[in-house]
Amino acid sequence: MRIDIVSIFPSYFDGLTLSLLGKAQSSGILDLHVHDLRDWTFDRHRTVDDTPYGGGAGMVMKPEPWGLALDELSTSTPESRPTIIFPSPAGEVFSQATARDLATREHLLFGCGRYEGIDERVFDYAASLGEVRLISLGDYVLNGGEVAVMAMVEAIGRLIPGVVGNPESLVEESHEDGLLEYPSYTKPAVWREREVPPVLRSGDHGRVAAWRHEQQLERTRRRRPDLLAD
Ligand code: JCZ
Repeated sequence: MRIDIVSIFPSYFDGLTLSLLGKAQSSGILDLHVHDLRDWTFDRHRTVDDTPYGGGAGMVMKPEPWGLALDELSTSTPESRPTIIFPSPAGEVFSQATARDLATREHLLFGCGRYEGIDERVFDYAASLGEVRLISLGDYVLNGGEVAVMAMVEAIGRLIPGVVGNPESLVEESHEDGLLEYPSYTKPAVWREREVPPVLRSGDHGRVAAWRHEQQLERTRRRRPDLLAD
């Protein structure tokens, strides 16, 4: 999978080259490119923003640098159109199902807005180059798209075959079966007067599996009843 990220703060993404996703990149499974939007500006101050038509607070990202960035990065793989993702608090809410869908794509292009957002015409133009998705990380407001893209790339990247070593560790996660994860314990068996549930030390794999499923249901009912309603 190829992933392009366009941002005015490209160094935000230095962390993506570490650990799990870093290995995927050095092994060639993931081809990640981070770009500075200002590379597609040509004035002395490398301007990416301007005042909003109609008035109002703050600044809006100018369309021209975005148009040039999208043109250049969407022709990098001529055989397949990119899926173009703009983080937005007004987008569809990101979920494990979204991550699974996006992990099947050949080319993802993320555009990180800042200020009051990007000139609306950019989204319409981007739709002429690929499938456009406006995606929200959740119902809260960030200062820009960068943190949302970090979270999405990590959630998507670990689903690409070969990125997470043991595929079983993927299916046992919270949300993969629509339930929260069961509690985990390791040694020592007693720690600060707190004992590991004896069933986990019984050696009875059937009882362990049943107990874990019961814990998943109980936790989900208590903490996230909205997941059981689905
Ligand atoms: C650009 N402000 C892009 C996304 N879920 C979520 N919350 N906030 C955002 C977001 C905020 C932004 C921009 C300027 C995304």
